[in-house]
Amino acid sequence: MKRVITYGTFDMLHYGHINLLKRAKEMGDYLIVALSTDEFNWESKQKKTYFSYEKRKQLLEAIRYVDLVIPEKSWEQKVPDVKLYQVDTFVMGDDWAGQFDFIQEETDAKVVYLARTPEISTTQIKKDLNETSLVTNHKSEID
Ligand code: C2G
Repeated sequence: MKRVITYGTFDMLHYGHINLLKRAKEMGDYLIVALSTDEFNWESKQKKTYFSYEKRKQLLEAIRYVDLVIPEKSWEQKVPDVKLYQVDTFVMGDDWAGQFDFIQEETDAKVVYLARTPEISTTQIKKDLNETSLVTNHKSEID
């Protein structure tokens, strides 16, 4: 069985995330997603997620490509994770290109960076929603 692992926050799940998970699963038979905990997001990525870890985990577990969701609690857990779960391929979007090459040196896993889906991001969604609400509020004021 070929095992694949990937890491991320996956907040406000969108088709960019799904594209990544689909292609990651196509690289093996079993896909593990290490999902950033709320504490890790805040303390290590200064990210405040819209959905809690439990909600983000529930969403990921409903995706046909995902076989297991584990918590990502620290930057240092990747090599131990890859060894513990006997991972063959470590996958990340190419916004991380080069950042995790050390995993190839320290484990038997191959590291693959996949092209991001360019036009969508959680940050963009929040920005667009905020702008729409501003226009709507302004419009309702002048109507
Ligand atoms: N992604 C993508 N296309 C997008 C948005 C995201 O392919 N339009 C990919 C990212 O490259 C990443 C995964 O989806 O591989 C999850 O993205 P995020 O939730 O933003 O993850 P990130 O905050 O980059 O956390 O230790 C690694 C970190 O936990 C990664």
